[in-house]
Amino acid sequence: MNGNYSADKIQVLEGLEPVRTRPGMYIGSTGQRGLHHLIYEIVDNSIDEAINGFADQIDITINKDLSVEVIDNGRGMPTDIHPQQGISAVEVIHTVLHAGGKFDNEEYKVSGGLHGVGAAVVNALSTKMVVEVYRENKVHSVEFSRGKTIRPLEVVGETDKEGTRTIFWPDEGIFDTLEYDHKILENRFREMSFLNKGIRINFTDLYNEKKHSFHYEGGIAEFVRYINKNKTALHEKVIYGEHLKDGVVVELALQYSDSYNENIHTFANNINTQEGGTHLSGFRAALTRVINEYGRKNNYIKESEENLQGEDVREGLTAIISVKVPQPQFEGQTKTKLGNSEIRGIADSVSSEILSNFLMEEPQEARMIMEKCIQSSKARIAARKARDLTRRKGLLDGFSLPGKLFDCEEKDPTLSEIFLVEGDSAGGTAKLGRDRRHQAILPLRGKILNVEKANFSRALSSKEIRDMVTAFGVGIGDEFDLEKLRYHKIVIMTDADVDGAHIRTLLLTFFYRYLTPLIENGHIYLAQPPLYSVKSGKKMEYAYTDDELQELLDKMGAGSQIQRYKGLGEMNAEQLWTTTMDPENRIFIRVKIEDAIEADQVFTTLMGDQVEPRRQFIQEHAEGVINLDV
Ligand code: 0RA
Repeated sequence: MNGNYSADKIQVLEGLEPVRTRPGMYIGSTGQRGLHHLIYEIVDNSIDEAINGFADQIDITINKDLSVEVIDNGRGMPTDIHPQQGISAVEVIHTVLHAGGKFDNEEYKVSGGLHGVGAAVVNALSTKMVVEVYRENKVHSVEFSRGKTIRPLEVVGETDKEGTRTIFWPDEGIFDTLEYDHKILENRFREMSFLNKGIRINFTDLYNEKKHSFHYEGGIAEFVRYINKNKTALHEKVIYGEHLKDGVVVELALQYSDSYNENIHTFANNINTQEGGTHLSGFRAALTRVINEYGRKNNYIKESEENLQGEDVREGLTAIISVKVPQPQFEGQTKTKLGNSEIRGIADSVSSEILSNFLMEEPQEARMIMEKCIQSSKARIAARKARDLTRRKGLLDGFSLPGKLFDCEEKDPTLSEIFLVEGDSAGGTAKLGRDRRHQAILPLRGKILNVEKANFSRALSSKEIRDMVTAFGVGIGDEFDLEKLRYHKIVIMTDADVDGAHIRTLLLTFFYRYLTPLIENGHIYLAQPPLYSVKSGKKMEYAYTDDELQELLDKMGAGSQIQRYKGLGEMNAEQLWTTTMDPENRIFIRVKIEDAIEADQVFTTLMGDQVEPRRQFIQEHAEGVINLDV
């Protein structure tokens, strides 16, 4: 450690108590996310060792007792006695905040990890943590508990391996839950393997009895293929390149499909920069410029024609841009926006080179791409005309609300709710059952358009879609404005049958593809109507699941009457109010996007044009409903 001796000392004196008193400050939350964070902290350290070329395999195991084990085949953490602290370096790493290699160690040129709080935080929040270092033919072992060393580093055996093994037991007194979400971890480890090509990550979950092995020599080029696997690609080869420029590694992969969505994912030091940043803007600028230049030079765009716009060259695009920056600056609300201004130019010039080389070398593939972009630009111009027309007729501006909307009296959006109901008859019941002071009803007629198979212009030509946009007040496309939202709760209330599930999926597809911020800001809800009523004498109770029905039957005894509700229409207005709409009793599910890549895949698979993946998906998810936490 260079730096200030006394400052180091103060940290030692402070110990890790602050981490235990305010865990949220260090790992974001004490919920499941925070719990996952502990694993990421340990895995990130092994990834760093791999990025720097010293390890190529990481084994992650969740044990049956919910402890977590991470093994890498790197050099092994340093075991020598730290000159200022008088204890082994492994112990410093685990008992002093910010004492990881990341801060002042020249050996770590680039490192991952959002907070970089490191192993000490994991120690502080674990009832037990054992670290074994395999170095110089010896097994060194040390044990910690709740931030304190229980057994100092000692040699406990011999070995011919090299590497580090960490096992920890998260503190049940700190976390709300000790259960991991297998899917979230699986996706993260897959993503890490894509982002760090050549590394093998073995993930064994003994608690959920699942196992994966990830290893991609092709890196993010394979990531793009993975994302596009259920889409119809427009060209076979993935455009790919990796360059080191001014100390920054820029890696880019992209491929166009026949879909209408833009699917760009950006990473800085392995962190998913969901809010984008300078690497994204550099790439976007290069993409628009290079395609226009190529299009002009090769006569795809005539002299008399306008340049293609950014959105034209991004329709149907799947792209990954991953940068590794020595001193990343993370900004934005969730600290997932790359701020370094120098990266804009670097990403622009590297992207530009990769793209123009590809177009030059692959004229056939370039033709497919140019035709797609020109097609999108024509559709955009047509859509603008259509929208101008609808706007002139006052159909989208919220001044003339849809005729079939039963609005509420409340004008404060934060207190207002809108229920989207399928069909006029359920709409009528809901209208009678609602609390008209703050609940609006919008009955939707017929099937909603599947926007997965339609471009923007077609989407706007659908009356149901226009009615929703008008009622919500937010506008659509580049005119979208969340501030204008008229209801902070938008509630999908469909029948508990197959048709209802289909309509719900169509609506979610529309919201996800066109009104994403409504989901991101937690405005979309699913109402949960009951599946059964059980009547015994004058008493009537409701069950929302088959298990609840059994409980009710056990409680109320035989001889009670069961009614199974197939649709909302089978309930009268009062029943619908009590069971599904009354804020005192109802159950709402709030829709959230857990993982953008997974969500895109679910919608592509369920609503896109390929039949076989859909059949497979439905078969795999047959017993459960579709996972709504997409
Ligand atoms: C600093 C120096 C050296 C190894 C490491 C850090 C190291 C850290 C971690 C964390 C997880 N796995 C790791 N593997 C290695 C090398 C010290 C030396 O060889 O002298």
